Amino acid sequence: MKKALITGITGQDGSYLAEFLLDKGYEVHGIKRRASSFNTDRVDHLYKDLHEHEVRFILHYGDLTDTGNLIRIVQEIQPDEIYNLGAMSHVKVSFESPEYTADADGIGTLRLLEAIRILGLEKKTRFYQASTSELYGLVQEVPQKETTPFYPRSPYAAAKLYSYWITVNYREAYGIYACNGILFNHESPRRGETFVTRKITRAAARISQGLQQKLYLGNLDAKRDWGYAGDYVELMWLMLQQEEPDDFVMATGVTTAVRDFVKMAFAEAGIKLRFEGSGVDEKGIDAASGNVIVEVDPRYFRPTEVELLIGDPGKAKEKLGWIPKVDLQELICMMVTKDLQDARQDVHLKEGGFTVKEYNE
Ligand code: NDP
Ligand code: GDR
Repeated sequence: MKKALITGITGQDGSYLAEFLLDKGYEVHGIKRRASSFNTDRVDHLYKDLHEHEVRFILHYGDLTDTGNLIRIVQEIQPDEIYNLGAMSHVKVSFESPEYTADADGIGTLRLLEAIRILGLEKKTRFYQASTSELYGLVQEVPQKETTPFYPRSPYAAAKLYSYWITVNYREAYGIYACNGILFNHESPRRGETFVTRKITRAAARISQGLQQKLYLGNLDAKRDWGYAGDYVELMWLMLQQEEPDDFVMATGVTTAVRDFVKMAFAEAGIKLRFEGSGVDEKGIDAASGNVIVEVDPRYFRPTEVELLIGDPGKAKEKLGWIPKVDLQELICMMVTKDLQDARQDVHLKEGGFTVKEYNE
């Protein structure tokens, strides 16, 4: 039985990848951080009582900033594959916590690669690094592909740039089977609530159910190449099953502005929106009631922005036979459906006199 170790297993991608690898018959180990409240919502359904037989899903306490901890976990598991998905993954937050982001997202990758080397696992353990389209930053070329020059525009992207190159370097220097997946944005009903897509689908659902009045957003002009996370984890695995390690872009090849995502998501929740005005005065108006339900709040602007991302998945298609299956309309439908279910549950709770949780980001 193959063993995989996933950092970031409690995150969006970690949860889909764990499901995928369990289906493939792997023993799946994951690193979770100690928190003062439960943080394993996304993987709770995979968890079995450790006293049962044939437990193939095992969580270990750890942190990418803790060298000794990582070495001990890798030594104990002796994994065939490591998927390094753990990261402080919010671009805007990285401007507020740049040093921590560099430590977890940059040096954390080095710590794992060093663990492989220190433990003499160079020939056994294959390594996947969660690289990102944020590396492209300021537009140099579109669509962006494996050969497009990088120009990071945030502490997050700068830390991930270090991780990209240290992964390449350990491959070349020590012969480790190490790959970068340069993933463009990918979303799902499990996406964190403060990323723009989930913030929008959640607000569309809650506004349609009378639970929220307005949605405040930042840059509506930014364009992203949005895919479905469930599709992308298959490519992470495929990348580690080849004869030779290599780096691949994963994208849909279609780009959409935040504003258009808003329109599509609200339409899915039954609200027709039109936009009026420009810049910070732009507003989204409910065509039926005439109410302003979307406003721009400069609080969400970033000191430096990535305006346009559109990826070319040609190499992954050709060499790995990978094509994303879910398009943006289906993805939005999936996300709004889940958020409508949650919103309706909250309506029932409110009617029963209970308080429901609010999010302000
Ligand atoms: P999430 O934010 O959903 O998950 C991040 C995971 O990393 C969580 O499990 C989190 O734990 C964990 N984590 C954070 N800091 C640490 C730390 N110091 N030590 C150990 N674990 C830590 O991200 P996604 O699932 O969306 O993304 C997965 C990876 O792919 C990330 O590295 C991200 O940067 C990268 N990426 C994501 C893209 C996307 O569009 N989703 C696109 C390109 C790259 P906890 O649950 O405790 O917070
Ligand atoms: P991104 O995702 O920065 O691309 O990073 P995010 O969803 O945060 O932003 C996408 C774009 O939307 C604009 N935007 C807003 N963003 C947020 N979060 N909140 C808002 O209110 C808002 N209004 C407009 C942003 O300015 C931006 O242009 C994601 C993360 O998953 C990274 O970890 C990953 O590496 C990249 O995708 C690829």
